[in-house]
Amino acid sequence: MVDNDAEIYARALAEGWKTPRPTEGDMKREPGAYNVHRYLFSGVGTGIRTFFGAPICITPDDLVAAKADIAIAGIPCDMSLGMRGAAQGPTAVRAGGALLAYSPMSFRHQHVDLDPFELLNVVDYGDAPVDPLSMDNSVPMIRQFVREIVEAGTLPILIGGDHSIAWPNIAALSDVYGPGKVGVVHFDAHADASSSFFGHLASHGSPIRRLIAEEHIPGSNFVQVGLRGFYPDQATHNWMQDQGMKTHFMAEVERYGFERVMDTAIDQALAAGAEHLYISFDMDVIDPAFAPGTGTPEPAGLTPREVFPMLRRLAHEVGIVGAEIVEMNPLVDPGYTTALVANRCLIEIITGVAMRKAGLPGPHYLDPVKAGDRWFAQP
Ligand SMILES: [Mn+2]
Repeated sequence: MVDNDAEIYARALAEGWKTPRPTEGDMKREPGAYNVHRYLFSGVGTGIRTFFGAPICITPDDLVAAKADIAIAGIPCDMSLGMRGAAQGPTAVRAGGALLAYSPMSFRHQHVDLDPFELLNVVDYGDAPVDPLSMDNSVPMIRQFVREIVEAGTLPILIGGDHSIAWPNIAALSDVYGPGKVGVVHFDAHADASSSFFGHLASHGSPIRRLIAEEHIPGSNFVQVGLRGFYPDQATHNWMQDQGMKTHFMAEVERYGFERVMDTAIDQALAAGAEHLYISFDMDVIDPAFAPGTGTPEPAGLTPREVFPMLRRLAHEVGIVGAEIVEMNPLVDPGYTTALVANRCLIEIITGVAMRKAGLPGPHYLDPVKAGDRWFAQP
């Protein structure tokens, strides 16, 4: 083995991490979605973990043949924030379903009386190719991976991973829909708009800067919600304002209330000239009391009860072409709290997509019976 070291290193340095594996021994099958669970009730809490027990697809041909409406995929990288662990996020969110009180056979959502998995073909698309030691190497591969999902006619929901993946994820949407055609509602405690992070352009502190600087998304199509703490610095904040970004600080939420801020944010996202909406959701927008398992926790954030209906609402009333949930780090999530909340954020987005397909009424639909309309006089 020693004799081969030089050759092995040379190959690995070239592109070892993305060398296709041998496929001669693979099962022969037609393209399509494949269910990996043995029993009717397995898939959520037992067996091979997939998101919500969904069947798997491996190739774009699978997505097309399966008529997949939504592909959930992991993007397991955490080399750009200084704290490792977010790369385990996709695994934790896949397992997160096991922690929730889902009935084995039903995901009927109590707030809106609808089972999104009855209306949508949702598949687990596995994980994106990632060089575990280099975000710079990973960016083009992730971008191609996401672009293939979108080109297959499938809506991607991407589970990080740290927030650096927003750069390739959203660039891929811009590749397909065109520069300037996509708007982003970005939930985060931080602006993530620094010019670089320790000199690196690909980092979890700079994806928004990259997307605007490379003219994938005009600054005016960027709506940010939930910023607090001690970042951005004045120079970054000035740059953001120069770009016309619509930034909503937590101070604004405190003064005017979350719902009013979100009404404004949604109007701004639509008014900016974007034809399509993408949700970038950083778990650290949620208060660390509810979501401690994240790389850069910031006290005094949003609550799940504020966030869940808003994610449903964006997907339902506005419509989305993709979403990402990032910065879930199970290694600092001792009570599985964050995995549970991230898993629920994911199903709220999927539920909103299903509500839109079902043509449920807006705004802000709640099932009239379960929302208590029997007991309370209507305004
Ligand atoms: Mn972020």
